[in-house]
Amino acid sequence: MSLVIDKTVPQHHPLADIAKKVFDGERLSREEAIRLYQSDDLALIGMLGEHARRVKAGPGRENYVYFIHNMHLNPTNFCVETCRFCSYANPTEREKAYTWTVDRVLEEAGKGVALGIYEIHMVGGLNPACDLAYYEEILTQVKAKYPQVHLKAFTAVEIEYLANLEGLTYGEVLERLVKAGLGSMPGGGAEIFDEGVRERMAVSKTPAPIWLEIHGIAHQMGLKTNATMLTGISETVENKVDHMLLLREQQDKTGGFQCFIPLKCYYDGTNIKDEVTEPSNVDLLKDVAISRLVLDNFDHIKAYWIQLGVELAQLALSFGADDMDGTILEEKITHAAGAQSPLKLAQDKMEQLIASSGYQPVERDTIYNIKRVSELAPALIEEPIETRLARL
Ligand code: V47
Ligand code: SF4
Repeated sequence: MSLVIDKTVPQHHPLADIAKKVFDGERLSREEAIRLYQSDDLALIGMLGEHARRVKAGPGRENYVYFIHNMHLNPTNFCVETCRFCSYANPTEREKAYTWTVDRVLEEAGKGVALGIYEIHMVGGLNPACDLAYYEEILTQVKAKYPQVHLKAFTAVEIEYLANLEGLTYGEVLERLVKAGLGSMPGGGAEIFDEGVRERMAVSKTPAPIWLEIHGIAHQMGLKTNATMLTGISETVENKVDHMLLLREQQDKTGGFQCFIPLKCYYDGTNIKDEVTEPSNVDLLKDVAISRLVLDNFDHIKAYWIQLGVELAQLALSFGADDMDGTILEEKITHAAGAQSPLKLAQDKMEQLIASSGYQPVERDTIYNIKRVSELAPALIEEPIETRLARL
């Protein structure tokens, strides 16, 4: 690859026109995003992602990498759906499925609060025993007991399910949940929007238009939400780009997405491994960098260390990611499918991981208000990437 990617990008490089657009702050097209995926110039793609991250972060924050002290809570793993990639709500082991009482949820939340968490990320299976009243009770009680905790809960899939279960509109369900204490929505359940992939993976829940509509309604109500994309489930590069473009279009309309999280499928407990191509580390880094470039209207890209593993997540920070998610006391969905990442990252370890990757650790709340800029500062690199490279 060419090392010189200053603003006069060498004309002979096959990605020269795309690099120029990135440096000029122009929006990338579908064809350009696909060409980035097809290129094997990983270093250049990473540098472009890093450049876009710095520009998006703004002056004085170019080196910031965010994290939060949080926990995951999953009140039930019983699910009426049977998505083939899901080991968390395994249909062959339904008799072992659990459903927590409201008291049990409170007890688990209390364990996290005692350790200082201030965000609960709560999602679960689609369980007819867990109706809207059950979730309203959980939100109300957790908020009454721990008012300092932000409740980021319910994927669009759960909102759709609750609306159908109760005979309410998506907006009515969201309003009731917000009234009970819901603070924002996570980005799960998007999988890959392409219908062919969904059919192969037996995903019958929440097709793209409904997933996007629910997030749009949430945005109009003032809720911040996130968005995910699950890879390694037989998708093509085109499917991934189209998925991102639908998110970009929705964000142009309603503007409430905070963060994009590329996810990677784990296969233990599923029967799909022989039908899919497992994403390589190169693929995963491209997902980070290319999502940073395509999703020019998203502020944050998350390196979800639970799935990437700690080391690849650190590397992803140099490819355009600016968020390491949280310290996460316990995670069930990916670990049920074989993830080996440690089950919690103490706060000081998280800060060291970020600083030793060359970035400034910044503790945030759920909606990206800064709580604390860590005193652990890396050897700060203030120069933009193109200036550094032009000197080589
Ligand atoms: O929606 C299901 C995925 C998602 C598997 O919003 C699997 O901040 C891997 O959405 N292997 C849940 N993944 C996780 C999620 C998330 C995570 C972190 C932060 C945020 C956020 C959201 O996990 C599901 C599904 O796409 N999933 N099965 C599996 N076998
Ligand atoms: Fe149910 Fe979600 Fe698992 Fe699909 S991915 S089976 S909707 S818990």
